[in-house]
Amino acid sequence: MSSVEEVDLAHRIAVMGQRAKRVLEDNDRGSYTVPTAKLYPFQWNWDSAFVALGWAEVDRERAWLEIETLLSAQWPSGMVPHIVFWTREDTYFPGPDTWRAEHGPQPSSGISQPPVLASVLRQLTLEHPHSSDGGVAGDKARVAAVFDALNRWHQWWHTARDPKGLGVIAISHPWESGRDNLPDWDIPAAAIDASGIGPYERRDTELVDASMRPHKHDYDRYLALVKFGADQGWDDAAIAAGNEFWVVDPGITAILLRAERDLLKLGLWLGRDADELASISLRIERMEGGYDRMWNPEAGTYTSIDLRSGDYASTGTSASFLAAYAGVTERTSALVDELSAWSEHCPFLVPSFDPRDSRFEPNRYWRGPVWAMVNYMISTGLAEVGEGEWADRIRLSTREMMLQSGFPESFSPTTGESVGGLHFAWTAAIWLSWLNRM
Ligand code: 9WN
Repeated sequence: MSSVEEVDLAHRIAVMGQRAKRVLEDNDRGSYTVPTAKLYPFQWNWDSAFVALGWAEVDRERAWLEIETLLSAQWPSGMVPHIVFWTREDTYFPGPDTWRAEHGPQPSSGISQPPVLASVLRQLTLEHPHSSDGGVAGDKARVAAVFDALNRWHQWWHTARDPKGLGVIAISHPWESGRDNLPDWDIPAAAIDASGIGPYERRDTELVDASMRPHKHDYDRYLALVKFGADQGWDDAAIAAGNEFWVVDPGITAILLRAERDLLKLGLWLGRDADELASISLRIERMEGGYDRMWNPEAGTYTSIDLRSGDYASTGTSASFLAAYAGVTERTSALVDELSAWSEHCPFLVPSFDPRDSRFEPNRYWRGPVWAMVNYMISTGLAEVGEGEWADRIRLSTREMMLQSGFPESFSPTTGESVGGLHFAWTAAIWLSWLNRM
């Protein structure tokens, strides 16, 4: 790069930083941040976790508030809901009346979402510990206050979503994975009887081109699962026993395993007692023992498992590459070969679904598009296991898409163009915390 090009790039990066900050400010609702106005007008679980990383670069106090607000909606069971309905809004469906989930201090959904929060917290406190408002000691008091909530939430995943102790975590709804319409869920959801859900009106397709969103057929099944959970009073045991959709998710499993390791580090830092630390260690050991269940030799990668039929998905997804992020290194070289093969089929990394598969759709939600926060996790893991070249390639690819298209919900892996909602909080947050440098 010539020095003129370098100056130009440095300028564009500085401008992007200002724009990213503006996206967070525009989506700020005081104590929580909406993913983007109208399309998602409430607090979403894993969005807020990544958004806290972005806020930490701008206003550390605001980052803490984001986290504490989310955890204040925790249910007595330990579950932290995937949506918290802090206000009444009519631009999103389904809202609280459909979820019928009043188990926590706030109306919420009845399912959870990928538990990235402990890893975010560890990054905030142990990697960037200096705040202007009390320094490490100030953070320590706050970490102590949220540590227990996170520990209870992690325990909930094991009890509620792995009641047989397999060491891998099931989801009860495609929305719980955070990767809603992944082709992996098509077969497990196919048998769901959606005849009892009644008429409903989607709001998402009024705001985003329908060609980028899940089909009605998918939505019918999403709503049938919400109805089943609500009819069970969101009882975890009843859902584990009777929910038609019960699928091991490599995404949740990898993210929880990483989060458990980070929780343990936070617990050590806080000086928590030996029994408490030992119970976290036991959960980690169980997951380390279970992880390889997801290895699918025919697909040559980690895949999801439909626990009702015992069938494995035929293809990998972006979550397959999260093994390194989870600290699981046995299959790294096979996964890097797989990533390399994917990269020959699309110029931008990492598509959410295998670009060689006939079900790949570059512009439809989780059937192809690239998500910045997924890239952040994959790249972080690869860097940690010595795959620095791939880690950099993914980081630069993410940055290139944002320089080209700004901060949308996701990106087309074939063109780098925006997919889904615009002015999106977690994409801006990832810029601020990960990409805001040369
Ligand atoms: C349902 C908010 C959320 C993300 C999910 C993403 C999408 C919701 C929807 O938006 O899901 O939870 O209605 O499409 O799939 O990962 O947290 O950004």
